Amino acid sequence: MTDEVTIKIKAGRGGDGVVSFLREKFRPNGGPDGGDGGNGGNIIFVADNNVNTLSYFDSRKQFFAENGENGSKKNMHGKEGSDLNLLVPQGTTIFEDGKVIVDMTKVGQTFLVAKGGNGGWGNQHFASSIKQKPEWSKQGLPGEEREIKLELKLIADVGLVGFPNAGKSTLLSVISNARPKIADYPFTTLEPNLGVVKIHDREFIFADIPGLIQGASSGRGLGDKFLKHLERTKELLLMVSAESENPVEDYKILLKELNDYSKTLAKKRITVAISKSEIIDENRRKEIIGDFKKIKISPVFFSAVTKDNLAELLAEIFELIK
Ligand SMILES: Nc1nc2c(ncn2[C@@H]2O[C@H](COP(=O)(O)OP(=O)(O)OP(=O)(O)O)[C@@H](O)[C@H]2O)c(=O)[nH]1
Ligand SMILES: [Mg+2]
Repeated sequence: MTDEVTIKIKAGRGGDGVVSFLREKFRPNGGPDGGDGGNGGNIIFVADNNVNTLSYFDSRKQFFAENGENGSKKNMHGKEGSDLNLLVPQGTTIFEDGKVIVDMTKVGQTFLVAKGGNGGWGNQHFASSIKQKPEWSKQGLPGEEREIKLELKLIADVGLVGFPNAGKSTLLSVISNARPKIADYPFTTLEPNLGVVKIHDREFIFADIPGLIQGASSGRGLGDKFLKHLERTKELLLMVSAESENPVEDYKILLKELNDYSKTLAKKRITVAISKSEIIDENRRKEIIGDFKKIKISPVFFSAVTKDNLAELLAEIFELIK
């Protein structure tokens, strides 16, 4: 997953204006008729919800909009260069020299990042009473050129946090339209998945990120590069598998990773849930509840496989979001 990429962009150059004089059979001394150059194409960013990554930019790194065409005789205007629309995912921030130039937070949002150069004037514009046959025209101006950095932080309502194999992707697949890859080995998810969950006629976006392990915030496992996607979520669903020997300990490790990565993450509202609840018996469940009670947390037990308690889990999350 590409979450940061530096690219060069260059808007189109304006076409040149031309020097030309009207030449018709019976008017050998016609006036100036050199047309203007067309404007160069602009480069425009568009936040598009069919795009989820910045990988398109990774393979190319340089982007140009079309140049304007030169003018021609008979006052013909050169064709304008077409704009280049660059589609970026919602949540892309664009930087230049370390400063934010725009934050593409809304789907459909557009931003003109490099303006095409104006076309030059043809000699028709330079005629005056003293100078009836101007022999000059203007060249088109160069398009704006910039080197910019794109950075993506997904925007979601709820971020799923848990160790590898906790069942994050499985949960996303049963509550949302997303169809992430699921498997019984760690680090199945290598790129964040987004899913839309409908609750009470409203839509919420859930982000399933790769599993965290102890030390993730300092680079272990898949490291911390996915943690930044959680920065823009409204809240977190922290999941611990019922298979765990010590769910409270797991919870603490996950919380510490969030904390070590960023204080803003740890300050978010967190729903704690125990996944795969169908595999433990009543006694074990009571034990786990007792352990969490000591740290004043009452986790929601759910199973994505039997769909046990999913409605309650969503109700809990929804309550927080409201
Ligand atoms: N018994 C049981 N197994 C489950 C449940 N949910 C998920 N699993 C299984 O747990 C394994 C891991 O599930 P994933 O959804 O891929 O886990 P993940 O947290 O996304 O894992 P990573 O992407 O590696 O971080 C798979 O074999 C799932 O079938 C559940 O509710 N009950
Ligand atoms: Mg997964």
